Amino acid sequence: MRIELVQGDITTRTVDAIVNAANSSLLGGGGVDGAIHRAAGPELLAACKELRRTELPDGLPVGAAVATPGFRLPARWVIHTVGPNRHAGQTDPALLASCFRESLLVADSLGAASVAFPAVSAGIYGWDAREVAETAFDAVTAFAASREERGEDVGVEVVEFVLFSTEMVEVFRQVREGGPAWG
Ligand code: AR6
Repeated sequence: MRIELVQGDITTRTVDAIVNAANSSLLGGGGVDGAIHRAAGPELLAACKELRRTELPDGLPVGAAVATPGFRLPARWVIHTVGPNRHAGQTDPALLASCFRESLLVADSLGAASVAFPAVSAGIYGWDAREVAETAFDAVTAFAASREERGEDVGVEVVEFVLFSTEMVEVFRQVREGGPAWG
């Protein structure tokens, strides 16, 4: 599995699936969630409402993931995940790692070969950028290693971390290189 860092707007990525940093309601919000809903069109909200009506009446739990079509996005699917909200006392990195792992499991089940992630929980949910970057790399590399151990060589081949700001790209780059992040 290859991991790439990209600076820009995740809604423009031509990948099989983009991951949305949603909230448990799945009914939209600000940040990357708002941008994805705007770019995908109103069909996305309708699909999310249908999920709430059927398999997720209580909403999507923190650390879980679920897919919808991408509608007007270049990406074929949106995988919605709910990061932990530091402002609500959700400080366990295992919950954040779960977002990345569960999203990759969903991507694999869809047959997606390329997946783009935003910096889940690093915005409105208040997590430190470096902690998000470390957790993201650890979770994705652990997922790839466990799949290799099982001898599975199909599924997600490319993971992009699509970061909105150059500062965030720099933090992810430094974490990847194992060096200090000053930003
Ligand atoms: N492309 C890539 N990254 C983006 C984009 C974009 N178009 N827009 C923002 N970011 P956030 P969270 C970055 O707040 O912290 C919503 O209201 C942003 O700069 O979107 O998980 C949901 O409904 C930051 O680095 O997600 C939830 O209620 C990163 O994406 C809540 O916010 C994540 O910031 C989730 O908060």
